[in-house]
Amino acid sequence: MPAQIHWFPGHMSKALKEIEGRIKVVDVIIELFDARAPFSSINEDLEKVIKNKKRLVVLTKVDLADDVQTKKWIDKLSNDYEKVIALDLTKPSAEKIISQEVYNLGEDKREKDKKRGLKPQPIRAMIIGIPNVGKSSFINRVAKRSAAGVQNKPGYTRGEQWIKVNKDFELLDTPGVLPMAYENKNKAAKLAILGSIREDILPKTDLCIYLIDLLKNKYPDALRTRFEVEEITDYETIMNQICKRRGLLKAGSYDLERAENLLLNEYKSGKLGKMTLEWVL
Ligand SMILES: Nc1nc2c(ncn2[C@@H]2O[C@H](COP(=O)(O)OP(=O)(O)OP(=O)(O)O)[C@@H](O)[C@H]2O)c(=O)[nH]1
Ligand SMILES: [Mg+2]
Repeated sequence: MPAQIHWFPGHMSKALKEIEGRIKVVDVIIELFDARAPFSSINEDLEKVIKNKKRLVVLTKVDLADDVQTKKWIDKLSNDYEKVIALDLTKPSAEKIISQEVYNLGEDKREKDKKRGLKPQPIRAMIIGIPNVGKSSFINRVAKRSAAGVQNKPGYTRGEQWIKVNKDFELLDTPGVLPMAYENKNKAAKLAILGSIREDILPKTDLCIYLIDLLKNKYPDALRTRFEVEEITDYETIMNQICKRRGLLKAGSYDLERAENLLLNEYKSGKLGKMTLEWVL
C-alpha cells in the first residue's frame, strides 16, 4: 500500500488557481460539505485561499445522512463558521431556503453600497467544494433552471461558469477540488465511498472493509434487515452471507466482487438507510 494516496488530476490545480484569482471579485463564498463526512470534505487548500471571506457553509445530501449526526455536525461546525445549514438539494423546497440565505449573505455588501450612494449591485457568490458534493445542483436550485451541468461522477464541472440568477445574485460554479494527496487512507476511502474520488483510487475491497466496519459498529440493524446477515462477525463471513442471500454466485462459489459492487451502490443510493460515515464524538 502506498504511503500516500495521490489524487490530483491536472484540471484541479488549474481550478484552485482560478478560484484564488476570483476571490477579489466575489462578495461571498458558499462552501459545500457532504453531510455524510463533513470533516473529510474540508479541503485545507481551499481554506487557505478563502481566508476571511464571508462564507455560508452548506451540508448537502442530508437525505442520505443520519439525521441525529447532521444535527450534531451543524452544532459543531457552527463554532467555526458563521452560518451553517443542511439541505437536500434534490428537493424543490431547498430553493426558498437557499435564496433567503444568499440574500442574507449580501447584507453587508448592500449596506456598503447604500452608504456610498450606489445602486445595489448583484451579490456575487462563488460556490466551492470537493467533487460531486452538489455545487452545480445548488446553483440550478436557486437559478430554477438547468444552468449548470450535473452528473453523478466526480469532476464533472471542468471550468468556471457565472450564472445570473436574477437582479440580486450572480453565482460562480467551480470545478470540485481535492487536496493533492491523502496521507490518511481512511479519508481517501471515505471520499471514494461518497463518490467524490474515483472509486478505483483504492481497491474496492478496502472500501468495503471500511463500510462493513462502519455498519458493524454503528448500523448493525441495516446488515440484518437489508441483507439478512445473521452472523455479524468478520468481513469475509458477512460478505459471504450477502452473496448467499442475494444469490451472488460464480462457478459454484460466492462472487465477492459483485457483492462489493452491490454494497457500495446500495450505500451511495441510500438503500442501506441514512448513514453518516463520520460521527461527532
Ligand atoms: N441525494 C442527493 N443527491 C444530491 C444532492 N445534491 C446533489 N446530488 C447529486 O449528486 C450528484 C453530483 O451533483 P453535482 O451538482 O453535479 O455536484 P458538483 O459538486 O457540481 O460536482 P463536480 O462538478 O464534479 O465538482 C448528482 O447526481 C446530483 O443529483 C442531495 O442533496 N441529495
Ligand atoms: Mg459541478
